[in-house]
Amino acid sequence: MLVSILYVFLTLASTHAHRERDEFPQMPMDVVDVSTEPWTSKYGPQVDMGYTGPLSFSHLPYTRCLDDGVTRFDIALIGMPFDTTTSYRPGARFGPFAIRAGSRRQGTDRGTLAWGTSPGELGAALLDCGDVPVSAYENGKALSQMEAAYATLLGRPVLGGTTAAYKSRTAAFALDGKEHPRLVSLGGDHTIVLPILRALNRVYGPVSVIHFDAHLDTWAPRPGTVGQERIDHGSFFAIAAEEGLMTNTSVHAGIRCQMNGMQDLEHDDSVGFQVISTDDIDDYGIHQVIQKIRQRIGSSPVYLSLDIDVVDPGLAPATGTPEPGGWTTREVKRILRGLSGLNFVGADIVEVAPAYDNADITGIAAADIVYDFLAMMQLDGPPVPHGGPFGEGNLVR
Ligand SMILES: [Mn+2]
Repeated sequence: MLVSILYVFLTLASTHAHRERDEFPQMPMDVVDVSTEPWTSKYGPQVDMGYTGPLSFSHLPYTRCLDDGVTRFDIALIGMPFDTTTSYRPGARFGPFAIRAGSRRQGTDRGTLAWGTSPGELGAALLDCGDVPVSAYENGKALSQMEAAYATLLGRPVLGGTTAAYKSRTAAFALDGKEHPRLVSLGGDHTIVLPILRALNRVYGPVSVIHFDAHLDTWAPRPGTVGQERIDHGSFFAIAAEEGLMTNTSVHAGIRCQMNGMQDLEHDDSVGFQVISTDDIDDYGIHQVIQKIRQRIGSSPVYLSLDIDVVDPGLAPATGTPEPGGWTTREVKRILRGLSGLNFVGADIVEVAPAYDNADITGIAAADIVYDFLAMMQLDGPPVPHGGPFGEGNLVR
């Protein structure tokens, strides 16, 4: 008896705590006419400024999408605060928080010279879906949770745009012939890509991958490991290939890590990747790098995964396995613009670990790259370079 009374009490107590967090208690009462109050009559709406407001990506509408069967979206942000398969410095579970914090000064309706437009103008309904509450104690469960969450959102009906500029982009590739939402995942360590590819595979079949990273991440599981321990942030692509989740037309961009030997490259090739090294940008030029990626991917459905460590640690120090001598943030942004028009089915940015940051530099860079994803995923091709005093059309894109 006592036990059951205690149980009822504890259940009520936890329900109460949950409700208190989610819903401010509403008393039935007359609505106040705020328009006549001192604030509104004098200063108007209570707008959020760049450094104020609740923490959603770039001040987008925020809802816990997994619980919300009402709010529709075309492209959504989803946080995956998972970092328990890192090999060196942990801390990427704080990545989604840092990227959202870095995005506060941005606006998705604000265009740039480089894009000539903004993600908001391009018509997709953008929404911040919050974070997946993943286990920090059991990796098998955490991967299962991320896959279930991703599959849930991927299975939702799309809104179908907020303006006439919106264009259906995934129905042509989906096995069921329907338009599916696209997700931009905020990691988390790089292993989050395995549950993502598992969920994508059920909707699209195998996809190509464009992988920006200093590291191959196709390494065979560490000798002596079995089961869940085989899966870490350097082996997840090898596991994905074992499971048949990728085509053999994937490509790395920005590789510069130390390797165990040239056999690593042979294994990488068997996983389905071509390698564009960090130095290729100097030896062949940025336009060649863009063209090689585009040729490799062609018209296949493609998933884009960007490890922030592709950027030089001087410009993005907050990451788990920094490698000196990387691309600049500007170079990465230029390559991303050049990939517009490929058939993206999703994207992520991973390995942002803000405990190692200085002055929010990495979080701000990552947020800026996510803004680029949101434009890149909605265009039919790379934007024309801004004209200005140089005119248009005289640059090779
Ligand atoms: Mn990586």
